[in-house]
Amino acid sequence: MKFTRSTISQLFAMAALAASGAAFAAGNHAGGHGDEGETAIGKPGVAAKASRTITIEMSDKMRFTPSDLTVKKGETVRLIVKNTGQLKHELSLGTQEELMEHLEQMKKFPGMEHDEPGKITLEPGKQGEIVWQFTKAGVVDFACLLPGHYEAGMKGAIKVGRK
Ligand SMILES: [Cu+2]
Repeated sequence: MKFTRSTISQLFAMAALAASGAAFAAGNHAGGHGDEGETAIGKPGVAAKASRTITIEMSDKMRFTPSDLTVKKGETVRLIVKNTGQLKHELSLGTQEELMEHLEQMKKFPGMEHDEPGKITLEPGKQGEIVWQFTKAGVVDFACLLPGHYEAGMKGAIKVGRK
């Protein structure tokens, strides 16, 4: 094969394509620009910047209390999550689509625990917190994805207002 100037530029173009493909694959779920872990539902927040603290209780009645919250776009909120029941519970933030995908995974691997931002699993009587910045207007859903809990109604929604 004879390397002419045009074959070389073709090779460069192919290499550039391959590189951009790899970058895309490494991106976040939203396929966005990956600004410090920003996702379709926002990103982990800095506690010092939290404008509010909201306590959410998780009970064996398979309910979150409160289950409907409203925040402002851009707001960082400290969510104190309390498990007031006798069973293990969790709170996972996500888009409806992400939560449903995760629910399927949890059915296959029931022992699965989360150590990811935006998710917390708590033993009975324990409490923990999630500091989250809601960067996009819309709805951020949350759910307990332990087997049977979501199905029993253990879910909620956070409305993110434009301002
Ligand atoms: Cu639960």
